[in-house]
Amino acid sequence: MPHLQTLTSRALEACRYLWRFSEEKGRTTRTFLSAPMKEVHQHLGRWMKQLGMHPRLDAMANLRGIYAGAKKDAPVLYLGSHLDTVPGAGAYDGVLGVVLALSLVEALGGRRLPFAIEVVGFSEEEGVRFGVPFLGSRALVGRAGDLLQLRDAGGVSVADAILSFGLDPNDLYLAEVGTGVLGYLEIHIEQGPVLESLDLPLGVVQSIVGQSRLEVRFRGKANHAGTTPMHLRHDALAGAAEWIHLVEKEAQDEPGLVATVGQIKALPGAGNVIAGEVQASLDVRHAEDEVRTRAVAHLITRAQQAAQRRGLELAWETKLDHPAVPCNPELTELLAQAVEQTGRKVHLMPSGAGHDAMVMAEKMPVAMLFVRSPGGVSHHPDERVLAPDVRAALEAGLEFLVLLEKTHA
Ligand code: HGY
Ligand code: MN
Ligand code: MN
Repeated sequence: MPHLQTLTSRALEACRYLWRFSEEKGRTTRTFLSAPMKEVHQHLGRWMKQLGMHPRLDAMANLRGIYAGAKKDAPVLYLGSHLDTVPGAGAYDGVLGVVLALSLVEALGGRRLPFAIEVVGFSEEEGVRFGVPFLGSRALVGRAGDLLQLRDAGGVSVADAILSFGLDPNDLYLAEVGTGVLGYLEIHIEQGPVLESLDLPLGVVQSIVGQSRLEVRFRGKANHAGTTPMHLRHDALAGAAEWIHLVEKEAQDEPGLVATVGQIKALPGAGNVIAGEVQASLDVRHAEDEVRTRAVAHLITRAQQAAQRRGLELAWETKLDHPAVPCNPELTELLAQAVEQTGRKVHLMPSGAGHDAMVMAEKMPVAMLFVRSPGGVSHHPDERVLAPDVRAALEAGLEFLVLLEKTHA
């Protein structure tokens, strides 16, 4: 059985090695079923093979491998995270969780537990290609069917993307988790500043905030930038800009609320043409669903008012309305004990980021372990982790398996 320090260095090497697989030059972007995902599957698949885990892709292209339990019909503990990235991503968001899951299996050194471990590398969690997140984990909880007709910017449907990847959407039912499931543990970078501010390597997640994702469209009148007097304009971009300022203000005034317009497309998109149409994303999150949904409704009203003042049309589409998800108390308590057993302070905290755990929670108990994000940076090439913190996560993960083994002996 390799020493934990060796496993830690190999885990960090693996994350940095996989970071290069991108569909864009000069930065890491790996969206749902893009070509570089095949190389990620090959690399992690080889590792799974070495661990005797028989790697396979399910019909949503989640990479899956099972480390058998001591008995044939042993219940299953799922470990994993996602393998896709945002545009211009760092090396650890998602991938670290899959790599550490395999490292934990390797650390067992062939020892069998009273439960099987299924490691999952989810194919899509960020929602970049189709505007809707969690495509991978939704396949495991049986909620992928209604995603198949979603189309990306090029008009390709999820079903077509699956077929071109060499998989069959009719097999999606086979991706679903069965009965006899113990739960799901996801190890993930915190992606925020809390653990660093407390100088702690690890955090135990109590709940994952709810999130709303919308596409908002302002429609005005494209016209000549030089000949159209200001009072005769119906400028969709000026209208959207006025609204975006209000989005920021709303979130600043509401404790615990975050609201972001991260993506904007102005059409026709020329410097000497007044924008006739603007498509903007809206991402709103809060620990309490009632606050979040009220804020979304208020921001849509503000958009309608801005549009009306400028003679613009407004349309919007809700892409995601996901309630806050509490982590399972028992599994989280076990995880907290595991962290304590390693001699480290237990810090219970919410997650401001969304994770596959919030979807897996529909079918099983979930727990999440956070690893400190130096500088609180994520969704950025400067995303980092510290080797001692990764080692701490492996120690806590192993303790978690030992405690779970004792409760199922
Ligand atoms: O956007 C998120 O919360 C996560 O990184 N997918
Ligand atoms: Mn992310
Ligand atoms: Mn993530």
